[in-house]
Parts: sequence; C-alpha cells; structure tokens
Amino acid sequence: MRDAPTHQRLDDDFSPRPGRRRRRRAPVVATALAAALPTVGAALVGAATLTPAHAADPEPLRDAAARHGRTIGVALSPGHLSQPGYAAIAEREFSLVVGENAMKWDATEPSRGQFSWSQADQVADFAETHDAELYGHTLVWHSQLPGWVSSLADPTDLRAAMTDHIDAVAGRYAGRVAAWDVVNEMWNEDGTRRDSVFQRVLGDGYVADALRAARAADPQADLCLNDYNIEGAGAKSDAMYRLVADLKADGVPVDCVGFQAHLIGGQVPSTLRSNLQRFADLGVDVRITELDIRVPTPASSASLAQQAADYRTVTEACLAVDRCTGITVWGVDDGHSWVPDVFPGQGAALLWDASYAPKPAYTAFADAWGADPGDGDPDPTDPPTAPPADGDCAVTWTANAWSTGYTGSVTLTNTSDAAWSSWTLAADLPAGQHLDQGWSATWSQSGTTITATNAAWNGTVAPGASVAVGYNASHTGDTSAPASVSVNGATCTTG
Ligand code: G2I
Repeated sequence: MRDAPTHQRLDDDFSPRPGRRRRRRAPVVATALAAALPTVGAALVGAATLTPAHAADPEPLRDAAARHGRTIGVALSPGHLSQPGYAAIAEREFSLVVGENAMKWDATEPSRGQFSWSQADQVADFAETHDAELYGHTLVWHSQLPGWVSSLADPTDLRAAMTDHIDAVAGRYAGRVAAWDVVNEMWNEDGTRRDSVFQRVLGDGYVADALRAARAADPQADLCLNDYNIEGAGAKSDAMYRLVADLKADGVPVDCVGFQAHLIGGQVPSTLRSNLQRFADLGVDVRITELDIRVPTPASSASLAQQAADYRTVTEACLAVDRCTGITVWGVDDGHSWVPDVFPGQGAALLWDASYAPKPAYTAFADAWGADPGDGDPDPTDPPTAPPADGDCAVTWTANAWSTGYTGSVTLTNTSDAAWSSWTLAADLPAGQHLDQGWSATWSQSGTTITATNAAWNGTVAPGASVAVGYNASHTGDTSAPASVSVNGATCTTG
C-alpha cells in the first residue's frame, strides 16, 4: 500500500496518491509512538514494570519488526490452518500474509473468464482478521499458468487475457492488498528474458503493460517485480536493475522489487546489502519476499547453526537498508515447505520444525529483529548502561510508629535515563532501630546498615518509574528516616 512508512525513505516518492488507503499498521502505533516520544514510551514501559516480570512468551516477531517500521510476512496455505500448531504461529507472529498459491493464475482463473476466489478470499480474510498486511502473489508468471493461457498465440488476444486477468484479480482485492508481485520470475540466470508465452507472443513490453494494468486495477497497491537469484550482484540482478531504472525513466509504475531469497545454508550472498541498497537508490522499495534457507536433511546441529547465522545475516542486511520494508518467510514450518519436493535430500529451511518447535534459526532471527525472548533477563545485546551516578534515584521514606515499633514505607524512583534491571537499596538506620521483617524485596541488616534487593518481579524499573517496598522495625524512641539512602551504589535524593 503506497503511503509514508514509519521508517525513513531516501527519496520523496512516497506521498500517498489521492484516494489511496493508508497502509494498515495498527500494531505499529504503540511501539512507534513509544520510540518517537520517550516520555510516553517511558510511561508505558514504567506501567508495565510494576507487573510481575516472570518468564513470559517470546515477543511476536511482528512486534519486534514493527519497532523498525518493517513487516514480517509469511506465505500461507489456508488448507493448513486446520492444524492448530500451524494456525497458532501464523496468527501470532506475522504482520504480512501472502498466499503461497492462492492468488496465482491457475487458482484464480483456471478457465478463461471463470474465476475462483475461495482460496484467495481465505488468505485475504486471514490477513484482515489478524491485522496483517495482504501481499498479492502473483499476477503474471510463466508457472502455475493454466493451459488456456499458454496456448494463446495472437498478441491482441493474449494481451487482452493478461489485462483482463489483472483487472479482475487486482480489482477484486483493490484497497486490501498492500503490494502485488505483478510480474514474477521474468529472467534467465544470464540476464536474458525467460521464455514464456508472454515473452514469446508480446515481447519485452509485456512487463510495462502488466504494470500499467495493475495500476489501473488497484491504484493503491504498490507494484513489484519479483525474482530469485537476484539477491546478490550478478547478471540476473543487473538485468532487473537496468529494467527498473528504465521503467522509472519511462514513467511506468513500479514501486518495489521483491528478492525471493530461496537460499542455501552458508551461502548468503556477500553483496546482499549493497545490492538491496542500489535498487533502493533507484527510488523503489525492496523486500525479501520468499525467504527460506535449505540445508541437507536430516539436518545436523552444525547446519542448523549455520542456518541460524544466515537468517541473522539476511535480517541485518534488510535492517541496514531504509527502503527494505521487511522479510517474508516462505512457509510456517519445515513440514509445509516446498523445498524437499523440489530438492530431495534438502529442506529444514524454515524457522519452525515440522513439530512447530522453534529452531535455532527462529532464535537468531528473533534476536536480530530485537525481539524480547521473554526470559525475564535483560537483553544481552543491549549496550552496557552507564554506571549509576548520585542523583540517579529518588526516595521517599515514611514511618507509621507505635511505642516500640514502626512500619516503614519506602518508594524508590528511577530518575536516571536508563532502566534498572535489578536494584539494591542500602541505608543506615538511626541508632536504636532494628529491622524485623520486610516485603516486596529481600531485606537484611548488618550493623546499622540495612539492604533490600529487588524481588523477582520488581527488578526492572524504567526511567521515571517507581517501586514501593516496606518493612517493620523496632525502635527506642527515634523513628526518623535514614540520613542517606543509595540504590545500586548511587546516593538518592530524598524527599
Ligand atoms: O517454488 C518456490 C517458490 C518460488 N517463487 C515463486 C513461488 O510462487 C514459489 O512457490 C511455490 C509454492 O511454495 C509451492 O507450493 O510454487 C510451487 C509451484 O511452482 C508450489 O508447488 C505447487 C506444487 O508444485 C503443486 O503440485 C501443488 O498442486 O503447489 C501446488 C498447490 O499445493
């Protein structure tokens, strides 16, 4: 969907066209707002830290990607949704959905003028129900093409069939599809045009014709050209690059290039990032559209570790390119991947295994996107925080006394600009006071010094947030507050 994304673009070619619907990015709003407005973000985080921070589910990939203004997509086959493991992952993790086969020509128009929408509608409905973008794949492709199209030999007739198809399919989902793969896999490996009925009968110009027809059918959708083996520099990638440059120069509507990325473990092209960037510099969005990374099966732990590193590398390349709008994985789990059917002896190419267990690739991918693993630990990839300084905390200390004892109520506020992941309070009790018991922390006394260390559930304190603890003590007449209180070694202001 053509509008201004939440991440920065390098050129000015992203104004919404009049009448274009804004991209559906509802899940982004809270996180993007939090990132953009530190005080609001701190308040949101601060509120969250006062709830127990025990081990939780890992953060959905889509939420982590949303913080970068990107989407994580999945190729969906609606027939598999009856399997609870498949459905649960598809529903939870992804902010973009593409039909693995449902919107292809053979699925949507098996006979001329006879349309079949049930699979495609299921994908579109799933996307809407789960607040994900809908990605259209694909309008013009030599494969999964019904025989009636392949047999058309008259250019006028074939062009009419192609534009009618685009008009019907893109028109049906107009306003719902964020982007279409308008033409898929048009290149040979050497950068010449692939033989297809479209190429043979219509010549090179069919690509521009298809793009114009798609724009007419759905003025809001981004229009992409998609292919494999164009991820790194090379003849095929160069051919796509020249075509996109020419189309832009000629005013043909092209908004994005899809890099399928059906990769082999250990063979992520070293030029991936720079190649994505050179396309972006033409003024188009780029996207990893069909990521999977195959390894020999049964997969060894070494190959799964390599694969995990590869998923991280691809993510880092996308994140390094402002106009990389995200990554789509070509399937939920290894049990539903096209790879073993086409490459016998290879597979295990996705993030979840055939039992829906997350693989090392999932862990690396999630980490590369900055997803919270939900283990309650601070993120080991976070930059080290500055050592605490005096004044990084504020404390209020009140006593509710009776003749020989009192209840102390203590509120600690993090006045630094970094979250505490744990805290220890230390204070010297005035003469005659002795700690009996405390709560909401682990309390102890040694000499006149008392210490209180956070409980498991209140160790994380965001900047500006507070935590309340308390204790009972005996006294011999003096119930005043300690003269000096420190947290994590830094002296607090009192009040
Ligand atoms: O081949 C991997 C992908 C390469 N880029 C374009 C994608 O559209 C393509 O996807 C795959 C699907 O993942 C497969 O699921 O495209 C294949 C066909 O080219 C799909 O396979 C077909 C089988 O060949 C058919 O036997 C089957 O009836 O899927 C059909 C529907 O399940």
